Amino acid sequence: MSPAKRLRTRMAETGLVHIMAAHSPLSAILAEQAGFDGLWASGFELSALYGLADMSLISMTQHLDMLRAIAGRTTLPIVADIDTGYGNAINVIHAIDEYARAGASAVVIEDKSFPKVTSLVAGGRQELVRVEEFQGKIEAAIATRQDPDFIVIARTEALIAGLGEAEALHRAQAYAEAGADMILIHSKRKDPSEIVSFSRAWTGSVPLVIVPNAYPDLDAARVKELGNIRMMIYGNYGIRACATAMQEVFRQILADGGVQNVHKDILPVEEIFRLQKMHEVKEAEVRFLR
Ligand code: SPV
Ligand code: MG
Repeated sequence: MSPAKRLRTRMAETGLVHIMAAHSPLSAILAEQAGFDGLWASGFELSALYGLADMSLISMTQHLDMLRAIAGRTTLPIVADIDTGYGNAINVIHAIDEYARAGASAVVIEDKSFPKVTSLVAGGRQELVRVEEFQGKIEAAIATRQDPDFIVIARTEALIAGLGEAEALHRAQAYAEAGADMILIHSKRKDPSEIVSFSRAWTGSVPLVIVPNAYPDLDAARVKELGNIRMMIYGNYGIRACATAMQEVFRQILADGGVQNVHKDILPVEEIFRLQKMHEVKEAEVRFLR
């Protein structure tokens, strides 16, 4: 079964899939071993990995290269965050081809104008494209996919842009009519009220996706009660967890003038060997090195 088919099947069987952000093959391996249903090839995480803001500064080639590297090291389906689709509907056609070939099972395309501004930053300039223009991008994505199981998720940033629920519902409905398989609704409020209200008001034919970065109170139990959200994307936890650990350990080493106090807080190198599958390398050495 293809990863895209597995993702669709898992969603149908469990009613809610849990997708963890990955910014590297190692983070993807850790997410797979933790038991997540899939991976989020997050634009925010990869931008942060490069030390850059999530403002369309990372190229499609950079994102694709990382996605390919991730796909080569896990079996999990990958949901690719392709931001605005790198331009207009023509760029989307090219992007869908490339991302499918690189190993993505799904894409999320957002209705912001290019270059995008990261969603959660305070006072971000959020400009959306016209509804008809974005419908064209969704239609282009659907027309381009070769595998009917490949999932096209339309993301509306209407709430992020402060345009209100009526506009968000109007856009989501228009994108569903254009053929989107799912609608991602995002909010930067610190509480889940906007998302809960949108979910209750949504009467569209396709299910919803959320990214509960800003409103952590909306956990899986509450999401299941809402009934029409089928995918939760954990959007920036991998990179924040790494940065937390590195910040602490790096400071401690300099403060202590050595590494004597950090070993107890970090993985032993043997665990990294396990993640690198060193045992397979050793077996191959025995077998083939003459
Ligand atoms: C990402 O992880 O790149 C996202 C989620 O798009 S957010 O940063 O919350 O917009
Ligand atoms: Mg993103």
